[in-house]
Amino acid sequence: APAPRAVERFSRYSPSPLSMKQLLDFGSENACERTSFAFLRQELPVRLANILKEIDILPDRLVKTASVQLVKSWYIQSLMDLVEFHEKSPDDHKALSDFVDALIKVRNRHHDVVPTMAQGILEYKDSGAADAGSSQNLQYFLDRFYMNRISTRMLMNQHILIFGESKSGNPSHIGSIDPHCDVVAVVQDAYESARLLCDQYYLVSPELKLAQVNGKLPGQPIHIVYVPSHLHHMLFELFKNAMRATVEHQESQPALTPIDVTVVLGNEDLTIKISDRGGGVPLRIIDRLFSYTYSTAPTPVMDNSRNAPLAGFGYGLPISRLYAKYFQGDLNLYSLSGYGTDAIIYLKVRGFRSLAAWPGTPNAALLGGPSGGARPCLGAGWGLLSAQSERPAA
Ligand code: W6P
Repeated sequence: APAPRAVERFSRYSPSPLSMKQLLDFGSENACERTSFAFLRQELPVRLANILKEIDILPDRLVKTASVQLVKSWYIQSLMDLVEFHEKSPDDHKALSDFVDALIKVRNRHHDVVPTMAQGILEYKDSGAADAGSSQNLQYFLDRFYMNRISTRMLMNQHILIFGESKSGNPSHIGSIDPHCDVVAVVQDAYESARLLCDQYYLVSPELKLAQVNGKLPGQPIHIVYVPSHLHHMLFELFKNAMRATVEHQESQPALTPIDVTVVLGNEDLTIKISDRGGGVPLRIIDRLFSYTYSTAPTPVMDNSRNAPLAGFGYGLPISRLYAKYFQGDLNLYSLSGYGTDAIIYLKVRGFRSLAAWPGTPNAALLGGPSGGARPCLGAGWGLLSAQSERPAA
């Protein structure tokens, strides 16, 4: 069959991490759709094929679930759709516009990857197979799998937004990147979104108390180069959790304490601290909040209604942390059990490189071709997966 052949062919290459600057260059004056097309028709299949190879070394019982089979079929179909463009010339206008359509189709096809994969993990766990060791391996795999998804979607979105027919995006943005992202505005927006949900659930919500410190230019507004939708995603998740903790912990209080947010711009980092007085979380529990396997325990049956849970300790926190890490930042929780929790988002202010797909190789060569070295030992199996944190540089 041609599908496995394409997987073999493209998994020989290592994904090429792109820096923020490179992402911005694709949208600059002299940017050219043909260059982006030629890059993506190679790079996207490479990323899809690489993650397919990782899926194949998951435990048999997990790979054989209907959900994981479905996810696999999406990745294979998309790989095939994109490989077709290797026969076309970058000077063929029809090919360029077909490519945009193909990207949109791929993006839509993969829309439900996260809940579908989560369903597969649940089925696997219910089959009584997930001990502590395999849970660690699953955590490692899912971090890489979802990081791969974040990065491929970022690349597809950039091409669609910059070169697509309805260049409908914000004209001051480069694709989804805002070169002057107003961090405080995104904080307020995410707060309002979470507050709406909180009011729906509890009929009350804590106020927002916001402080900002521009440590570089005191008194000046804070702007960074960033993807506002990513920042919104992280903040929305943290606000929901902070609000739930506050409301549930302070049930018997006459008034709720506010959520206290501090935004600080330093030379290297933009730091956002979100403090609640929701009673805190014991240190012993903190890791579980980021666990894909632990948190999926009592799942509130996949709910296709509009009633999203306020804060489900589902995949929200681990995936938010991946968004932070994608551009070399981080997301941490510091809790004072018995009092409250500080959630801190760290973002790099300048010169940052996206992780693209492979958190294990922050310094991989940019825009590499075929990986000179062999791929990591895929036959090694599940047990050795966690040792495979470094990939050969391109
Ligand atoms: C809590 C638990 C939590 C998770 C994430 C962010 C804030 C908070 N507060 O009590």
